[in-house]
Amino acid sequence: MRLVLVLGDQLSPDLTALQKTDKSQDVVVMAEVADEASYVPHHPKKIAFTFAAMRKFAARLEGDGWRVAYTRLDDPQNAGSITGELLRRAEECDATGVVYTEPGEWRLIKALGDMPLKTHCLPDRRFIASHEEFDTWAKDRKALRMEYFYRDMRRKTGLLMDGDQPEGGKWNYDHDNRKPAPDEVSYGGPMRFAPDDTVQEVLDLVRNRFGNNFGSLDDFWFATDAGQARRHLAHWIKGGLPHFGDFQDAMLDDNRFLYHAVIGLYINAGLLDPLEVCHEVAAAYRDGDAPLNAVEGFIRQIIGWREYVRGIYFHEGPDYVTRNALNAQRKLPPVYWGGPTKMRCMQQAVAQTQAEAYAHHIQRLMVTGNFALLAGINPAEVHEWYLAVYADAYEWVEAPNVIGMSQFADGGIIASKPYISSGNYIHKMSDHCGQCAYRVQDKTGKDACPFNLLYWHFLDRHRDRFDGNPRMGNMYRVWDRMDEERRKTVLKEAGIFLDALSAGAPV
Ligand code: FAD
Ligand code: DLZ
Ligand code: SF4
Repeated sequence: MRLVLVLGDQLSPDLTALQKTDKSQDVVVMAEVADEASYVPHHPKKIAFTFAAMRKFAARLEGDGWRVAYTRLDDPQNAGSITGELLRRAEECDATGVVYTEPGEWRLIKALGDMPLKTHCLPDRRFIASHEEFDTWAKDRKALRMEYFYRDMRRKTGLLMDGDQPEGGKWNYDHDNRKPAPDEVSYGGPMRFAPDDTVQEVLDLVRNRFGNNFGSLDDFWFATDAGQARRHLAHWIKGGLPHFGDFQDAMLDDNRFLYHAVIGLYINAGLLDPLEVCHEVAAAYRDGDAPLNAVEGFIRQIIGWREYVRGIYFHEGPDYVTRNALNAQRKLPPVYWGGPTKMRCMQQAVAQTQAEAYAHHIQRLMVTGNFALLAGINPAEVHEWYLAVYADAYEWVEAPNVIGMSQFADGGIIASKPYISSGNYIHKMSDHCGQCAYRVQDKTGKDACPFNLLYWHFLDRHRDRFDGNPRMGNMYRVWDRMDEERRKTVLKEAGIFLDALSAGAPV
């Protein structure tokens, strides 16, 4: 008999390793282990979600006739790591080897490959593009832009295709998806599930073991099995999807979810299948229940961005997470861990992250990400923070978004220019600024919005690298046209702000 490893983000019945083995002979191994729960200080809600979903999935497999060797975190025999548990179970069951589906992190791929056991690693077929397909697409291209990859995925899946042409005549409706924050939100947010006995037991365990990690365990409402996740999906398609496109980039001080799907955690853990989700969303368009800009925008995130960032992670290799093209060396300041700040947008994004283990894309990119990039924070530290605090964070998807898209630390593989903005963008897309101690209109002076100061400081200190970038020419022209005294004041005040940030002052 063989052992069949199922990791905490592989909770899908059609997982390759489960398809290619035999439930009448082989034994599934699942393990809650200290190594996985602490390689970064995960948000307690992320750990609780993972353990609860693992326990329910194990019960489902047993119901389907599998023998499951499940190890709980507090099991006295727990070896503390995935490989340790496999070795222990191999001896216990006299197994001839281990079959597993490729993990989403180089760290585990190496650890499993190095085990003194006969191993068989299978590809993860829950994705649309295989590694080979992505590498073939990437070969000989000067730039690996998502848009062209996305079109290939549309052709491959047939999603929103009218023959060989895109539905509606255009591939991308992003232009229609940038409306500022609405006055009222008609969707009440994600479906919430009261903790059942399994979840409650896990919450007690996690509170006991990880209660000091950044993040609150209060009011846990995530779905923890496929049935619940599907109910949430149907709820969102009805109430959230129709406006998803319009307000995709908006932020509201007192609404954490707006029209976002909040399904990244379910898809990434295996509770929902990405392609099935897209087909349901496309059906809503065909039935006239959601407009094309919303449906195309959503499908692009899944078969475009999600597949593309995975392709980049595996294409670029294990050293990707250590890249630091802009040589940013400042330490991650306390504000990211809930330390006091006068910046309303940062305070809100971090507070909601602490409460929910969730922030939506624009909060991640244009608030916490933008600030880290402008302030020159070390990308490895930024990467670890994102990997720790979001319930949907696994390295294959988090690292390209952080190291590449958000911090430009890969030197421009993912982003053709850095995602930076002054306070103006946040002001346009949100209602944070009206409640901020800083003044977004002020470009200099004691109340000036820090984003305004840091924006120019960033452009000025990285002039050598970005001056020739045709997409950034306008920014440098505006800077150069500014009065010299004003430029000096901006740089001086930005420098004072950065020194205060480094000193740990509540900025
Ligand atoms: P929605 O806005 O409703 O989008 C729907 C789905 O599209 C998401 O659930 C996700 O599966 C997919 N998607 C959208 N954008 C992306 C993207 N850029 N890359 C991959 N998939 C995408 N996503 C993660 O799944 N895990 C992460 O750890 C993660 N870290 C991020 C870090 C930064 C700095 C940034 C800028 C983005 C990150 N993203 C990450 C992408 C995106 O922000 C989240 O997928 C999204 O916010 C999850 O919330 P949602 O389900 O409500 O998404
Ligand atoms: C995220 C996570 C956590 C917190 N705990 C476990 C665990 O105890 N056992 C497990 O099998 N998986 C866990 N995971 C998910 C893994 O970290 C994930 O499989 C790898 O990071 C690869 O994506
Ligand atoms: Fe953020 Fe600046 Fe607006 Fe304050 S004024 S909320 S710091 S963008």
